Amino acid sequence: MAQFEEVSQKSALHPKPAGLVLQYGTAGFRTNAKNLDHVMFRMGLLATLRSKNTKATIGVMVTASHNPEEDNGVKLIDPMGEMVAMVWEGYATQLANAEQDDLLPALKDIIKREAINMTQEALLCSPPVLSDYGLVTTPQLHYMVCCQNTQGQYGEATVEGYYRKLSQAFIRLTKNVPNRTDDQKHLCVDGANGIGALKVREMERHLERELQISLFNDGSSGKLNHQCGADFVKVQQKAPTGVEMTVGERCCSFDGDADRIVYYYSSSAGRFHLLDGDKIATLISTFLKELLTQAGLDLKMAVVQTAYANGSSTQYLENTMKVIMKCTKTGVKHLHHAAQEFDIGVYFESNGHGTVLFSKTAEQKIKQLAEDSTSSDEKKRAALLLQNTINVINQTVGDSISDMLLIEAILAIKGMTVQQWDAIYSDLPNRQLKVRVSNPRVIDTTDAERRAVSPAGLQEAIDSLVKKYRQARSFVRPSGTEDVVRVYAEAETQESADALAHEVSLAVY
Ligand code: NG1
Ligand code: ZN
Repeated sequence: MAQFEEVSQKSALHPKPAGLVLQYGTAGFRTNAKNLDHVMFRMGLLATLRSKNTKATIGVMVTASHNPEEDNGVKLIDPMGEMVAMVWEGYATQLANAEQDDLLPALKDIIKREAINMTQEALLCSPPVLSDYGLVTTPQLHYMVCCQNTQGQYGEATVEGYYRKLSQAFIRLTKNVPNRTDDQKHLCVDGANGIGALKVREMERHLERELQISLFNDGSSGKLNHQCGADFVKVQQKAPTGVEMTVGERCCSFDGDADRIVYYYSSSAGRFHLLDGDKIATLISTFLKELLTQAGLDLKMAVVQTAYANGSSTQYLENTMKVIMKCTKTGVKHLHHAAQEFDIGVYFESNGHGTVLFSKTAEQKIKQLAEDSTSSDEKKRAALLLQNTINVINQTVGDSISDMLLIEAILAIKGMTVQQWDAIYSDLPNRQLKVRVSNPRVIDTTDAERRAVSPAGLQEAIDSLVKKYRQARSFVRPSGTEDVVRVYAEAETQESADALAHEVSLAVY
């Protein structure tokens, strides 16, 4: 067929570097930008097939998220705005690694396996190539793909539509909160010199001064993700450069493509306090639980975390808040799927990537109650708050801007300071390390990555090291985005957590 010949000719213009083998990992392909030309071309082909296969619009996001500036990445977004189905990740790896002569057979193999009708029209949206949305954040693209495929039911499939939906909900949540001071309406944002900086400014114009932002690392001078952004703040457990923090002031950091957020402040003693994804999940689930009680709604809510969740957060949510807790493997697609099992699923990775999912039943029950003229004022108020909460949330994926608005609204409604939020529970001191070994994938894990099953003897070694410390826990796993083994340790004191992480990393060699 002529279309295959054309693909072959065009593909020759985007040659694969000899010997290069890449894998569609936790977040698509991600590596130095100079090695990605052939991958970008081939992901265009794969997105076209996926669109024909699903008869829906598919998203193609070009970003390296929190990686350094010289990197780039690409991932596909499925029709409901979620990460592409697992089997298609395999096809992506197959296509990316095919030598020029094997590309057409690889394409034909996918077409055959998925029984794709090649006469079916394909629809794609992607910044900045196909249906061109220009520069947008990762979650804005997820949102627009979902809107497009639900005929606008989820919202209008434009960036303006996104701003309008989220800002209206935020204003409804906060406008009638009494006695909000200027301090409470003010927030410092570290844009990581990424796209989120531009977009949060655009969002701010829709917020009618209900939120006033001091924006730092806005991309005008600094380098993307360099010494700043959510990943830097979380892993280094310190403030980003370029942010002028005053004592006690609420600050937050986005990552480079604005799908993660962490909060922090510094105390008068000069101590840095981090409020990560676990603290965010706690704040949000506590708020939702209170509203469900007030509304008298019997909906099943769960919080989904990964092994990286601080032990104190799991303990607090499970034992004090009596919330259903789930632990999944690292990577948002795992958390997202687990959260879909409940009426309300709050999911967050410790690094600040997360959102809340509401089932259709939950949304309907909340809507019914909000419109029910016979219900009490208290119930109605709670139902309206829940409705606006649903609308401020981007349910397709973790979203720095949407999560920021939700957190700001909750703090306003509960009249809570960042210090009070921080005091809900105290984090166990922890340490994350990276270990470079010749093949990280010799480590195989089980129990949501909390235990190593191979190589033989590793888990026993970790167990005996953990026994030496109080309130200690440690695990190792191969990273899905870097060629390293990640080591995590937590314990009663920072010294113990550091020592344990160090000892476990020696056991990995
Ligand atoms: P890996 O490299 O597999 O640990 C990292 C993050 C994940 C997720 C992905 C995708 C940690 C410990 N790991 O995965 O949570 O966000 O990147 O960006 O933060
Ligand atoms: Zn990101």
